[in-house]
Amino acid sequence: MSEHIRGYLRDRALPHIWCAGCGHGTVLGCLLRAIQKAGLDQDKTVIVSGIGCSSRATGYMNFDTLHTTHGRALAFATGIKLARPELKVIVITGDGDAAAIGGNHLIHAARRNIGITTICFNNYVYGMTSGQYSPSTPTGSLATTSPFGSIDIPFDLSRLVQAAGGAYVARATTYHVTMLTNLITEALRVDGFSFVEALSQCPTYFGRRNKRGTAVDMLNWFRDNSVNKKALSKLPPEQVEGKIIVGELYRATELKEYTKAYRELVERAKGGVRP
Ligand SMILES: Cc1ncc(C[n+]2csc(CCOP(=O)(O)OP(=O)(O)O)c2C)c(N)n1
Repeated sequence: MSEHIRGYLRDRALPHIWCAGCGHGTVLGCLLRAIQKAGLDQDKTVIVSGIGCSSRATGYMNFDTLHTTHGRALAFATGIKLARPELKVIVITGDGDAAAIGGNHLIHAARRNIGITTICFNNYVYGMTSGQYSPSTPTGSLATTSPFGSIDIPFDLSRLVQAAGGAYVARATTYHVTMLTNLITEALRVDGFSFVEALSQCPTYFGRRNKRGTAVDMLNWFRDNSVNKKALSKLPPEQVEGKIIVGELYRATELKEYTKAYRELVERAKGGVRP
């Protein structure tokens, strides 16, 4: 870790709480490198999170940070962005935080195309509360709340955000560190709602219960079960079936960012101009 990136960490808050082999530290490392690559000003960047193992990341980051309530990171972030649109606002959230209790905030932030970059640490489970199934848990998985296998059909979080109206959607795993860093860097450059789904291994609660082996086994599983979007057209369907598609999944063009539209509205209202 370069000296510069170390400066992005709050030494006094370390060591972190994550289990041995957890992927969340890898995602955090990618985010910090992306912040550096995108050249963000540390004093003009606000990081907001909800509640969960993933959401603990804000506490370790040497920025203006807000560790909020479960599922509500995007609601707080929306308030910050509307009040101070010149700030870079980043949300860190888990799959439970973003898509279960916070699901409405997610779809409406995407629908409005508000200028917030959301990094969803998707480990397929509620990690912090010891392994209940989440809206992204694969069907058939074992969890404390599905001891005979989950019958739910999971959300594809990236497709959800794209369908809801987000400007930029990308996905990578903790195996794809360079790709994940680059995708987050791109997301940070987007003027609108950008969403990066970072698949992250939870060896303690998802892996152990579902016999996925060690953290390294889970990383190798990500490697063997993902296909880069760029390679899709060259592969026969049987090699794509059931695989995780990684890479830049969607980029909108000419979508107005919400706080810009809001400022324009304020100016029109001041002039008494109605449509
Ligand atoms: C209102 C409310 N409901 C439930 C909880 C309990 N709770 C804390 S974290 C969490 C789930 C976290 O899962 P996820 O967002 O996937 O993050 P992870 O811990 O897996 O990184 C839950 C249900 C809470 N803190 N507040």
